[in-house]
Amino acid sequence: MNALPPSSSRQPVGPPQNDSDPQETAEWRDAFVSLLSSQGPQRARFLLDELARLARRHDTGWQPQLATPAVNTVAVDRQPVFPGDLALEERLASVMRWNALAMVVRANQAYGELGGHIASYASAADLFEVGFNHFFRARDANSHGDLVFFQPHSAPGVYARAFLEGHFSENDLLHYRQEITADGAGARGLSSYPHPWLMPDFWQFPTGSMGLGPISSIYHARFMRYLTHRGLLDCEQRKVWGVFGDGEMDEPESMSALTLAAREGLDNLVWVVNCNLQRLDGPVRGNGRIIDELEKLFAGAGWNVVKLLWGSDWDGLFARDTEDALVQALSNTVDGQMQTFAAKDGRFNRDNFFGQNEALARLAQGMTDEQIDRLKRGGHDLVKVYAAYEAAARHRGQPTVILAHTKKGYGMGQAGQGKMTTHSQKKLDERDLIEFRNRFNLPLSDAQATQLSFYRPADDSPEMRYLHARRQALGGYLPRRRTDCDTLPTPALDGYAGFALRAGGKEMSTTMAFVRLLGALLKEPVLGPRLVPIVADEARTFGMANLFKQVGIYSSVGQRYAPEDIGSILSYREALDGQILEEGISEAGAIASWTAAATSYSVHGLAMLPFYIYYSMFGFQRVGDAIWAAADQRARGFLLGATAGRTTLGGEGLQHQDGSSHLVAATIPNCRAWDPAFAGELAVIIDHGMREMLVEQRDVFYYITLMNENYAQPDLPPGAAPDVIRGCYRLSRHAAAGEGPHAGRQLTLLGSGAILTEVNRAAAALAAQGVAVDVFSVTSWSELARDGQACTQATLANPASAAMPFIAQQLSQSQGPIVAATDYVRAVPESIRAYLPPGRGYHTLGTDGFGRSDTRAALRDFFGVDAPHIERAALHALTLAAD
Ligand SMILES: Cc1ncc(C[n+]2csc(CCOP(=O)(O)OP(=O)(O)O)c2C)c(N)n1
Repeated sequence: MNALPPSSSRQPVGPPQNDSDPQETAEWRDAFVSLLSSQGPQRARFLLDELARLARRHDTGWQPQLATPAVNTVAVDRQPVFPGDLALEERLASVMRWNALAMVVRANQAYGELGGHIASYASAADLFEVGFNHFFRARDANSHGDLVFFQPHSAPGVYARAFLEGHFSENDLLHYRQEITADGAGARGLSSYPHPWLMPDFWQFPTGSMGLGPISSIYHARFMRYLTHRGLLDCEQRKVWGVFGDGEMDEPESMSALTLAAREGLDNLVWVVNCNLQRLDGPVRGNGRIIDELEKLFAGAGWNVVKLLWGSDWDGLFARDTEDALVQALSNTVDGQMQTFAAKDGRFNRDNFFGQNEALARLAQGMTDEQIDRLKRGGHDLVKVYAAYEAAARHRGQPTVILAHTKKGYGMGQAGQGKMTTHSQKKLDERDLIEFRNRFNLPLSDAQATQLSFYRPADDSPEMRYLHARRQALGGYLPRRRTDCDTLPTPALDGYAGFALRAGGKEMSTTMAFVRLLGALLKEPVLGPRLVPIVADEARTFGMANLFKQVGIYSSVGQRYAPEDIGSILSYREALDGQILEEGISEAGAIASWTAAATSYSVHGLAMLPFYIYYSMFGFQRVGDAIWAAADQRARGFLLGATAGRTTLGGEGLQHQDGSSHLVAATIPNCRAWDPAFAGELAVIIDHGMREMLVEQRDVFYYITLMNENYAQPDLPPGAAPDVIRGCYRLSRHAAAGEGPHAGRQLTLLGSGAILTEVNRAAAALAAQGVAVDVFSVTSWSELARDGQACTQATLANPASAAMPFIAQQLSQSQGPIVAATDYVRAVPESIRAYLPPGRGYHTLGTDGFGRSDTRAALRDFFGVDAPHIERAALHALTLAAD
């Protein structure tokens, strides 16, 4: 029986197939081998380059293969000596595996709905353990430590380690995925995946959404370079490690910044891609070979690729394989088949893998079925894993990816190893548990194994002493999330924002006002250097080109060319200490960059304040999940949604016009979202945000929409600032001055952003018809709604409290029906309906639907948010109120 289907791999490895002159080939080969042994690899490389040059000049159409044969990159003779105690580390890894498994199975025995994963960590345990024992540096007095991004669904393994280290109790482990129940049980709930929001002293980086960990790790590594090059913090000795899944590499975010990492020469970055060849549903590339594919991709992008494919027990096989039969067979086995080999026993592998040809069968002759079964893949051999990590850590000039070949569900035997369904396997029967115990030599009785007892060796055992000693040598324990950082002084608002607070009717857009505020803040001696302006190829759109010269664009190599506009005052200036992060057309990259800066206070103990300004439509809608992750990571910074508003952007049309970002922003608990109409409001909001983030050190970030419409900017009314921050203030009162069907009546208008100008026009028109109108500027619908919700909850908790929502308090200064208009979907102003004073009537106007291109006037007429529509809605409201 031969279960191998015809190979779909196109990689020629081993002896060439179509050799028209083997004699000649042999002469060339011999010549090369003799050159290599007499002159060494450097000379060999030189000659190969020469030949390649020649081949290209003569247009032979030859391209070098990007994929290399299926062998370990670190050859046996270049392998470093394993510096640890192998036996102790293996025992510790087994204990981690056991406790992680026990945690998940017990949680699901108790409550079947909780979920969790065993198979992923089972495949990744050794990859984690070598990192913990030898590489991952914690923050200590001398260094801020490494950054480690953990594969999210391998979190049980990280908890298992923290349990051994003494940071979690058994009771905590019993509350895996039960964060609410834990509170009442005197335990600490352990979150499903790494969530700094939920475990703020433990997890640093949220990775639960596939793809976001990888891209985030790249931008964190680049941000460390930025801090170093700008002379703010020396990060030179620190590294960023990320352990990710091979399936996860399919996410666009995983791939999108590979060339950036290479271009920037981020040798402080090491990715370990756990190539267990499976994802959730089945094989990552059943009919292909994910490791070859990733090798080509990463090498092509400019990364250093380290393949970690086979364990030490394969070394002898390769050494004896003089005909390259093994390399050939391994290189021709597609992943679906490789998975089947993982799921089957030694006998099956002897028959079906080594049984493919004579040469292979000879190699397996001296081995028992048991030995064949135990042949380890590289990612399960601590010695080989160490060798790969060491090579990666040592490599200079490029980021490194380690492609670690493993088995999904390693050691789970019949219950899970290599099984199609293993990803979601959360139950093991008694036989499986005993087998697992035996497989990893765990010192557990049958009863302890079948009852899934957690196991912690005695404090004075060699294992525990070793565990602690290794971590002490590496600066302490991790993951650990710290928050101690300096407090930054925020300058007096009047000093830099006078032009906005007392605008005196001057025409400008809020975008222009923002750029002016930012320019002034950048000049502040202490705060200025800590600001991080970020753009995604739109600085000119927002009128920020002057900042190029003022603070420069960060470039890790300075500027190696004379810019075309060198003589201009707006000249394009790149510099090693440049302050602006120009991320190009990658909103995913820019938001990852923003997150790195916005969490610097915690990751590096150095508060930085990023301002990322972008087309508002390409924010929450485009990279909303990344913003959600930044919120989880407790980001502090400003997001500026510019050219905002569905009708204010005008000509740009359907894809660009944003009418919904405030709706999404409102769903993020630590995001405070603002839609200011005027420069003075904007200044107050930025000032307040800076104080919240930098002085009070609160974990909030601000989203502010900015518009590109120029209009008259009034002075901020005296005393309005606190109300601006609470979400709404009375802007004006239009006394009745004319006749009309509703003369003598009263009305209240609410507006925000650029539509407030339409509201004001409508108010004047209504006043001319004898209606007295109060106009309120709403600076934040979501803040008003949150306050209302908080009041409701307070009242429910204590009916006597009778807390009155702020919006109701504000509107009690006015009378009559209320009409609200914004440049966003109606659901935005609708969010405050429940908190309005009773009996007034509430009518909302908004921009629901797809945008389209036209003038502002035409668009506002089309969507019904211009002054005439507001006026009509108001008259209708008055009519209804009169009935
Ligand atoms: C954006 C996103 N989509 C889907 C998931 C659900 N999910 C969690 S793990 C997983 C499979 C992961 O496979 P792989 O990356 O190969 O890792 P492995 O578990 O095999 O080590 C999926 C689909 C997710 N967490 N995030």
